[in-house]
Amino acid sequence: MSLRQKIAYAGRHYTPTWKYGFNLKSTMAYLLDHTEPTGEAARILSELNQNGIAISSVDKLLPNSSLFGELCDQVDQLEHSFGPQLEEARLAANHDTESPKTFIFKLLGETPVLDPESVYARFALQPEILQIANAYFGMLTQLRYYNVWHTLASQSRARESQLWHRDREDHLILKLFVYFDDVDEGAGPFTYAPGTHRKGPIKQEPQTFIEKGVQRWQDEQMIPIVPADKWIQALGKKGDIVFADTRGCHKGGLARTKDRLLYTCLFTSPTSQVAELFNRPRHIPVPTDKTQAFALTRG
Ligand SMILES: O=C(O)CCC(=O)C(=O)O
Repeated sequence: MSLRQKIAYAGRHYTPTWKYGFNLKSTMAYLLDHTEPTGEAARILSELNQNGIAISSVDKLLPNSSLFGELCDQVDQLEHSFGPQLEEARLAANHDTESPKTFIFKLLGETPVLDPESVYARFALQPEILQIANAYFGMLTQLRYYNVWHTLASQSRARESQLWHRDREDHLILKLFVYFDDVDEGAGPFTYAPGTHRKGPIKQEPQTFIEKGVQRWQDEQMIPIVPADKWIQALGKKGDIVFADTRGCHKGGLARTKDRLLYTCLFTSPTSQVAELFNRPRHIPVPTDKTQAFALTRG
């Protein structure tokens, strides 16, 4: 890494330069005009700030929205149409530990097409959700990914995102996981070490090992940093929503006895360096709401 690259890297990982340098435009746009979250959205925001994770539900956060019902209908159809492929994927999940993440079947494909009119985009861009994302970052954020993950129960050793790690898309990251079925211990719940996000108090890093170029760590390496009885396991019911800053330490998807089916989406700052995760058509219909329109633009 050259000196210039090192300075740029440090700037991206230091809150004031990340926020008021790289992301000044979106920070100012947010400061000049935004709606503060209230009620359940405010509670989620406060827990996210404190712990890096907050769990809510469609009933609590979005009581007047019909989009979860629409999402469930679409996902039912996808599950039905992918029936045979899911059974093939189940075999691979148990035997092929070399290919990436064979334990997750992505119903919208590896690189989903960004379609603002789809229920997948409309769900993520609901005002309550966007208000939480923007307030957490303190700037206007962008929607960088959505998909539906069918995690396949398997007996293979824990690997990749089933082991503790931090995501690297940005300085702060916000992911949502919305459950289509109840998630118990056997369904490989998402698990989080509270306080290990950038806004949190825990700065000590666990001892790591490298798996396919990525730093990961086992439970024994996580325990000295955050004891196991403090870990937050996102067990839940159909319709529950997990909000997590996945820059903090987390793991999940080690399903042993039951598959897990969820919708996920990702928000970052506009200047996140992550590669494009959508297949982005050249022209997309842009919503009239300027916060939603900003969330869908790139750059
Ligand atoms: O499947 C899970 O619960 C873990 C997901 C994860 O590690 C991630 O999205 O970064």
